[in-house]
Amino acid sequence: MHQKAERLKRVKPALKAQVAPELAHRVPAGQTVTERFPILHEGEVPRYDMKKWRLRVFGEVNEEKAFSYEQLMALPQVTQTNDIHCVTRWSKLDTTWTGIRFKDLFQLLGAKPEAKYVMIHADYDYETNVPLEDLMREDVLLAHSFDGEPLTDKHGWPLRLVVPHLYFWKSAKWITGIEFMNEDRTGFWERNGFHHYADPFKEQRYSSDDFELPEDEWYGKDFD
Ligand SMILES: Nc1nc2c(c(=O)[nH]1)N[C@H]1C(S)=C(S)[C@@H](COP(=O)(O)O)O[C@H]1N2
Ligand SMILES: [Mo]
Repeated sequence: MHQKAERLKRVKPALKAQVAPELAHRVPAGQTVTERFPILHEGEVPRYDMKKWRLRVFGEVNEEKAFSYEQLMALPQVTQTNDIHCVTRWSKLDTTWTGIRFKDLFQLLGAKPEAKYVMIHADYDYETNVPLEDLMREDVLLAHSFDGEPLTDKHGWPLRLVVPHLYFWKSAKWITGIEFMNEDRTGFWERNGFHHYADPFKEQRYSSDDFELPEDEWYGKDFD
């Protein structure tokens, strides 16, 4: 079905990122820094009726829950600046997001103690798996704003995940659900040749070690 991982493996290495020496340690191997903001996703951009929009919480929880946008906005809000790294080889430094810490929301979710893994569900039919321990880091946000403005539709309005320490496909846009699990499962890209965990500083791009470096396929895509 999805040939993306295979296609990325066949093509030539990208140019080395041109960055100031003092920033170089923030750019993982094989990445190119961009000032622009690429837009990448599978499928259509969803639009929502915010009166009906809900974030569902299910799986290994004491009781299923659903949060409205207003309920989430009533939780403590944080603004943070972090770098992001896409597996298609662009990195963007100092991106500023506002939202709710996953960790803060977690206190309200009633997850069972055995639930060590999470599947993030998103539109349309997108899902990505992240260990609970990773989501509990201080810098993991459910973000509704970028650079002080509400997210644009294309960047994930009304709510997206931001997981700075993993490749950006883990940062699902248009999130609709948080599923707690006892056993890990693969999400959409993880089933289609990409790495289960996805640490950019270890170049955990693919599910197999036997790969060549991908090109900057994002150049052909949409940008802000
Ligand atoms: N729902 C959904 N979220 C998604 C994706 C997607 O296809 N669907 N693509 C991921 C990938 S591969 C990347 S690089 C980032 C891109 O986010 P951006 O378009 O805001 O740069 O979104 C991630 N989140
Ligand atoms: Mo990506």
